[in-house]
Amino acid sequence: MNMGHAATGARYWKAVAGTNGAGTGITRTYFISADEVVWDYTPTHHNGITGEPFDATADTYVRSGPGRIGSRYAKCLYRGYTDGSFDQRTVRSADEAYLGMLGPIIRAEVGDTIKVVFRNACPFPTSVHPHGVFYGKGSEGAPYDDGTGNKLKLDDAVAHGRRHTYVWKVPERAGPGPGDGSSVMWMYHSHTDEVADTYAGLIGPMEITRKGDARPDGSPKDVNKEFFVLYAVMNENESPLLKTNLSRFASRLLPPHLDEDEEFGESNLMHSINGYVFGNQPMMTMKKGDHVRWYVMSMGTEVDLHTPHWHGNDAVVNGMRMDVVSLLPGTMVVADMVPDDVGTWLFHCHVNDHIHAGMLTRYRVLP
Ligand SMILES: [Cu+2]
Repeated sequence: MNMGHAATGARYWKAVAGTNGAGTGITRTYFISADEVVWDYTPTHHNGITGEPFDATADTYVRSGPGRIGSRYAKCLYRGYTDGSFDQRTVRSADEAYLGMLGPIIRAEVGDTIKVVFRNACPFPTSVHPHGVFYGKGSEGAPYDDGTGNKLKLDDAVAHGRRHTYVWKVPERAGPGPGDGSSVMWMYHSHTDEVADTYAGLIGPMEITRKGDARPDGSPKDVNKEFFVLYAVMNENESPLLKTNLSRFASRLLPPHLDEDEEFGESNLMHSINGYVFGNQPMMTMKKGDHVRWYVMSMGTEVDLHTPHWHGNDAVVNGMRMDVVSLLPGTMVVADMVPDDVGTWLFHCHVNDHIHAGMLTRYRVLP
């Protein structure tokens, strides 16, 4: 079906609404925990872009010392588990290592139902709030005066050690629209204290594939490589774990008035791609001629205007050819690429200040 952008009238509005379709597919259950972990923004301990040790500019962000936390921070991240006992983490394969800080990919096909069995193992209340899909008030994961009470509030803030099961339906309006390809991306994130929770790291990707176009795991059949990438300045100054991080990772000789120290503030602004800075992300690898779908998103505040740029290859976004995409906080963009240029290529934010701060990574196209 190609309704095009010029469509009007009843047929057009029917396409906007989508035929319902919810409940005609299967139920996909994901076991996800909010876990407190020690995260390293630079696990390779060097600048992967220059191939050299960190210079003075990079040290602003990655070096620990008196009143400087460095590259390691306690964070709260969504992590996948094999079942409701939450004993065993799902294993991330080597080609999914690039996902880094992101939560597990939630995949579904239009018509399915998504069930997220959620456990909060973090020291503050958290939730799971989805974009895009159909949810009731007991599965929205956001506290505000919405006229509900009691049971319908249990999803808003899950206390430490508690659980909640979120149920989301996937009607046609949650899947690809008239101008989309075979799949679309939504994000999910904690929305109990939205700002603090997402700076803690509680964010993940969700993918919805058009009915009939999905493999058994929910991914689209016509795509052979997918990459989910978050460009975000993680403001660790606003993380609920800031005090923990200061006491664990900064040298004890804290300068006075740390909260007014501009350089301290800057040192905690991690200009990251999936939680990595200065080319420390595990390589995103594809083959020449692959049907590659990039799902690129951003979160944060007014510094989070990002312009991810691929060297070497181009993509089609909204039907137009591009090698740079525009992101603002909360934006999600799908970019399709058939790489023809073999090599190891930069993929970086084009905002000058963000380049200095290490918002750069690489991808590799194999012959
Ligand atoms: Cu940027």
